[in-house]
Amino acid sequence: MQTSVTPTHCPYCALQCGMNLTPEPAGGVTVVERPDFPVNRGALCGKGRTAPAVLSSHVRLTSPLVRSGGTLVPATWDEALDRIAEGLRRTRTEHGPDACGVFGGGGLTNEKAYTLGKFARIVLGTSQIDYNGRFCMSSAAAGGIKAFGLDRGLPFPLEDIPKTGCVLLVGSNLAETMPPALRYLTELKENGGRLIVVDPRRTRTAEQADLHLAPRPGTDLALALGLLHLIVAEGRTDEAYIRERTSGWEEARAAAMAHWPEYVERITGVSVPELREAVRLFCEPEAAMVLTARGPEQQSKGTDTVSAWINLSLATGRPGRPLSGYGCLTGQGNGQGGREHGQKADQLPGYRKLTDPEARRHVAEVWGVDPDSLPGPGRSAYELLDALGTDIRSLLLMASNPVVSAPRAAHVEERIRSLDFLAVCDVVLSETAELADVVLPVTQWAEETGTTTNLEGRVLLRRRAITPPEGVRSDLHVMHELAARLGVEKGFPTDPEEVFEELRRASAGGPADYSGITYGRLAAENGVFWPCPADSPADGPADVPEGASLGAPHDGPNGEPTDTAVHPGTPRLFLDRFATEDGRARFVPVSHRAIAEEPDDEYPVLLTTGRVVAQYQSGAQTRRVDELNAAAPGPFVELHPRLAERLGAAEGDPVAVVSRRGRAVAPARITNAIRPDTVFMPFHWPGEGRANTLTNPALDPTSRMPEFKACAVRVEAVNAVEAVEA
Ligand SMILES: Nc1nc2c(c(=O)[nH]1)N[C@H]1C(S)=C(S)[C@@H](COP(=O)(O)OP(=O)(O)OC[C@H]3O[C@@H](n4cnc5c(=O)[nH]c(N)nc54)[C@H](O)[C@@H]3O)O[C@H]1N2
Ligand SMILES: Nc1nc2c(c(=O)[nH]1)N[C@H]1C(S)=C(S)[C@@H](COP(=O)(O)OP(=O)(O)OC[C@H]3O[C@@H](n4cnc5c(=O)[nH]c(N)nc54)[C@H](O)[C@@H]3O)O[C@H]1N2
Ligand code: SF4
Ligand SMILES: [Mo]
Repeated sequence: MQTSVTPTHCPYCALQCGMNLTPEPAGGVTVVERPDFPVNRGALCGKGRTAPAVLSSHVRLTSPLVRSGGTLVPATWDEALDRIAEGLRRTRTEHGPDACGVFGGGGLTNEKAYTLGKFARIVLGTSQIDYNGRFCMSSAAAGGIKAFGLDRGLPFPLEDIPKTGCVLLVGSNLAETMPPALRYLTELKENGGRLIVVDPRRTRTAEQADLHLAPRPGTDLALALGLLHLIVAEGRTDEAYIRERTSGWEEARAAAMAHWPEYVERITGVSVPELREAVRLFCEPEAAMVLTARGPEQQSKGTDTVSAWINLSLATGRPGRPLSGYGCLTGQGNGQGGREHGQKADQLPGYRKLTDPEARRHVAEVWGVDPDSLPGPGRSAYELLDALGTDIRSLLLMASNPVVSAPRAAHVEERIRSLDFLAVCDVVLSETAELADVVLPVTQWAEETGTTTNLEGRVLLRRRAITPPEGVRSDLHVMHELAARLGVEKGFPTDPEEVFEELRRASAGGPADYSGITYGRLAAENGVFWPCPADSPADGPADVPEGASLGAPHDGPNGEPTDTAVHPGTPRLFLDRFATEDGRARFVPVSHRAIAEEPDDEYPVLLTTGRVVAQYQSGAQTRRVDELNAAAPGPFVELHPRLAERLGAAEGDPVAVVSRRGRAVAPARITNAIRPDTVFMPFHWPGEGRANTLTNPALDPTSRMPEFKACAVRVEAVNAVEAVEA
């Protein structure tokens, strides 16, 4: 047993709070404060604090399981791995390589995400790989690339937030989704800065705001355009900045001018005086930030919506200026790194494009394969799940629980059931793992080493603190063994540092360049911000075509000049230029459009969905922790007293929410904090109260993000008999 204190990071969200782990004499590990890590300075939320309970839970998987006579029974690792190799091989022989699908997750370390993408493309030879980050970050990523030529969640560290003049926070409930980060907003206000929150609900985060705008779900695009209209009309644009640092303003301006404040008020329900007040608060200070999260992004027009918020920040001269700009709050533990290294359908490591011949050549060389052997881009996450059982016959799934978390989940569940073969690697028997032919029990977090990249683009080292239970292996071990069984003996190491060394080379010269980062540096520093090219700045410009000199490699972490041979990393992007070819940020002209499914007589209410503080995602992990279950025991439907009265529902009464996809039942939670035309459900639970039974898989045309945040429903009281049966 290791005895010393191990500094590491939380297994859950993108804040990647620092924590220390101390081993328990009886096995297991205790979380203690780690004040030296700047992001959370020792603070943790209840999920992070209780994370060890998952590892030692009695439901923790400690043996492979294989399906036999309809049930899952324990098996040896060899039996289980042979079954998976056989399942995948048979599919490939009978239906071709693209009939094998791979589904990953933003919770995987960089090493695992990288290896999974490589495994899909060179062992299985399939184009059909995507991951749950498609449901999370993809619209902001697409919007960021269009405008800035680069996608990194925040282009500045969180520590800049308290020093800006105004934060316009759009569709983030960070008081519940990243509690230690609330401190940055509190400090902002203490420093005299202003906070505007845009959320259809008066959340704990919105309660902190100087101004809370509560638009109708799915109307952020109109809201942002209306604000930009007023900014132009009031002469508050930054003309010099627009001229010197941007392109495309005329078209974007014309599009915004078509969105009159009164028209926007009708669409959004936000009054013209509120719009004017928001413009005043945002434009008066010299520095200001726009931050978006899942509210505006998880829409079938999420990319255009992000573009509209970016346009607003560009028109007022914010991005690439000190303490200013646009950023997106990523979600999962490795939500950022997980989308950089190749588990995304269209992507190669280093945030390279799979369709770019030069990128294919570079990565194929690192992998020791012929570039022409690399498949092209595959389907996006929902489209991949929708093709299960038809075009895709076998699936290898790691770090996601789509039976609970995918849109139109009953259909997705039915597609998963129709597969010829399903293999799932997980820590616990998730609702998706329950449907598998083979389940492999894997190590996680405190039991293994690996890197993650937090919402600031800060690459971090998670360290192994305890020995995993007997019978459990790492995801890297799984891929190593499967590759060997499928005829690829080399190139799938099980040592995370060895994988990282290869990832460094594969990412070198790409937009997300990690080549200057080593485990040694990560252990010594509190993380390193990418891009961090290996080439010494003293040797002249690094081999970085896109994203080059974004933060000027001659600058130290805080902008001070440095002549060291080691690249310091890039905490702040775009100070000199944007990562576009001409170095200018691009305005993208966008116009309002409706959500994919507007309410009508049959489905008159809007449903929006999201999170509560005590549960994480599909709940596969946090539903195993007593303390968290006591705090958030089950699903609920948040609704306004006026709507409750119409239904005759009292607090706690079961109500049914019905959409064109299905029906869910959960207790009513009646509150003035929500718009009367909208109901809210958290999505953490399976079964009858599963929010995703209802959600609409209408996809954004660019990001392929489903519309989790707005669909039409009808809400019904559940009669007594039905309630007893339920
Ligand atoms: N406790 C907890 N924390 C988490 C997670 C978790 O599951 N549980 N998951 C992590 C992950 S992966 C992610 S992605 C992040 C997500 O973090 P957030 O984006 O903060 O989480 P959500 O609750 O999905 O959505 C935020 C808010 O959007 C609002 N909203 C709904 N519709 C709209 C709309 O049309 N427009 C606007 N402007 N707002 C709208 C909702 O009311 C909600 O309050 O959280 C991370 N942290
Ligand atoms: N209605 C609605 N639905 C949503 C959302 C919403 O706002 N509304 N948000 C969407 C978003 S933003 C996200 S990110 C998704 C997330 O939803 P999911 O993709 O379902 O995410 P998790 O519940 O975190 O699933 C992770 C699974 O991997 C396991 N796991 C953890 N670590 C590891 C590991 O290292 N290796 C392996 N093999 N397994 C591991 C966990 O036990 C768990 O079963 O949900 C999406 N679904
Ligand atoms: S805020 Fe996120 S990273 Fe921090 S302890 Fe909570 S779940 Fe973990
Ligand atoms: Mo997410």
